[in-house]
Amino acid sequence: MNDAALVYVGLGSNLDDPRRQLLDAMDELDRLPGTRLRRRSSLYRSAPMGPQDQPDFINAVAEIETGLQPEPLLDALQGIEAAHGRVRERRWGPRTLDLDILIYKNEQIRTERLVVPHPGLPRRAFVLYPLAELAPGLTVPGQGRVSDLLAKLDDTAERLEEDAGARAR
Ligand code: ROI
Repeated sequence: MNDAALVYVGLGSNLDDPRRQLLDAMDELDRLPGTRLRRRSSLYRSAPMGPQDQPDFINAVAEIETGLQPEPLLDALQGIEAAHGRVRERRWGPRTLDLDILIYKNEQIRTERLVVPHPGLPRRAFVLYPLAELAPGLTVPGQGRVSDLLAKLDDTAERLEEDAGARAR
């Protein structure tokens, strides 16, 4: 995989055994064509952003190396989501599995289907905490260093903690 792209994928779930959803999805990322899971963050628990009448989320970030171009990778991620029973219901509602391309190499992409780096990245503790665990010194194209983005999060933003039950597999 000489010309493989280094990509960070955000994972989130708050339904149907979220930890299992995330750990299985990481294995499935590793099995995508021309793709290898290099590292995965710990699992983090957080209150839902958006409507509060839903369970807490478990979030994580995977670092992968892939020969897939951005849109074929998006198709592949949506295939994994669908296989996990993901149905798109209400906006910002609960979900069994959400997979987002956070960062694709040093590229800035803006198509009808895809905006990369992910626009929510600089403001979302549930993305920045696991990303900073893997790559604090990484520069998010157009945004700055991950560690600086994390430091800039609103003081009132909750400090996420590693999900204590997460290691029991
Ligand atoms: N809230 C948290 N904490 N984590 C998520 O992954 C997440 N994903 C979403 C919404 C419903 C917006 N809220 C979230 O899609």
